[in-house]
Amino acid sequence: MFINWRLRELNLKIVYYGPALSGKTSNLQYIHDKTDPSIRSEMVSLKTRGDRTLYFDFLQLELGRIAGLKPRFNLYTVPGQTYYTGTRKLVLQGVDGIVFVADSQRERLRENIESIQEMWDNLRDLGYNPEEMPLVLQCNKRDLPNILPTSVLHERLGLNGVPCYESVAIQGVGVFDTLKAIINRVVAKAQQQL
Ligand SMILES: Nc1nc2c(ncn2[C@@H]2O[C@H](COP(=O)(O)OP(=O)(O)O)[C@@H](O)[C@H]2O)c(=O)[nH]1
Ligand SMILES: [Mg+2]
Repeated sequence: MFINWRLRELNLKIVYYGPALSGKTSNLQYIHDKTDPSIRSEMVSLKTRGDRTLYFDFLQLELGRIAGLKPRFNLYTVPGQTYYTGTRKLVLQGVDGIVFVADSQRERLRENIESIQEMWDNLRDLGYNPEEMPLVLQCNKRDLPNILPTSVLHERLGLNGVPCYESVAIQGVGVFDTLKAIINRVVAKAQQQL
């Protein structure tokens, strides 16, 4: 959380984390496409030639007011490929809340588990207490046939007690429910600190 008192802006950072190709960029793209341009930035995407996230995606939303301050929600995604582990840690710096985007397909379970374990390690390395981090699980790709029940995914990721949203990010299903849930958690925590 970063406050610019001169401009009365409260900057809050939300990171969409998860394994490669789970649908993180699709979430931001949908939010960008369906949000009034007057309250959002352009989407900044650094892509490789194969259309995959190279460094991160970025989208800023200006919504509502908190204690007389204008909150700006800075949404980021991490690149999922294994070799970008250093980049994922950098993107997590200063994070106020996380959406873990899991790929619901059965054969992606191991990648989901590895990704969340790495996320906990990165958070601890950066000095965060993972238990205090606002977190929402998004079980994405619910339109595909070979998916795990969300209850199984939830449990295997060790996220009991964390709210879980089903989504089809490319169609926008569940995208704004997920965003609202993480914003509510992040704002609740920020209000405690103001
Ligand atoms: N069937 C299906 N495909 C999806 C869904 N969300 C994303 N995809 C596809 O999965 C691939 C990876 O999506 P992307 O958002 O780039 O994933 P990222 O690597 O996590 O940023 C793309 O081909 C998307 O079109 C979904 O809910 N259902
Ligand atoms: Mg991406």
